[in-house]
Amino acid sequence: MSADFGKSLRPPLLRRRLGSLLLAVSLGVLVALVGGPAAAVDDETLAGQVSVTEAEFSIAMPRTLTAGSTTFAVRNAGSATHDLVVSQNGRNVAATPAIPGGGRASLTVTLQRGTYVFYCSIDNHRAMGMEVTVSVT
Ligand SMILES: [Cu+2]
Repeated sequence: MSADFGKSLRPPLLRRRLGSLLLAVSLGVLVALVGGPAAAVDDETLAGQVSVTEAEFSIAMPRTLTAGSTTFAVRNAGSATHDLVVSQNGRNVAATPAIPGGGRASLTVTLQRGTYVFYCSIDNHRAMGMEVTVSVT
C-alpha cells in the first residue's frame, strides 16, 4: 500500500506539481505572516507577474517588489530597440534579448531581498534615464 503511494509520487511532473503547490502554499503563508491589509498588496506582485513598460527613455515599473519567482512582462512602447537587464550588486542576473519598438518579452527571475537595478543596456539609454532602482522585500 505505502509502496504504491511512493510510486505514485515518482513521476517528475507530479513532483513538480507538488513542489509548485507547496511553494504556493508557503508563499501564501508568508504573505499572511508579513500581513497588512490585503488591499495594500499590489495584485500584480502577488501573482508573481509584473508589467514593465519601456520607451524613449524611461522604464515604468514598480519600485518595490516581493522576493520570489517573478515574471516580468516587458513591453517596448517606444520606437527604438530596448532591452531589460536585471542587476544586483553591480552583477547582471538576467536580461531580455533586444526588443524592437512595439515588441514584448518575458523574463522570469527569482528575486532575493535587497536592492536591484533594472536598466536598458542598449547604446547610452541607461544614462538617458532608462534605469530604475527597485527594493525587494
Ligand atoms: Cu533602451
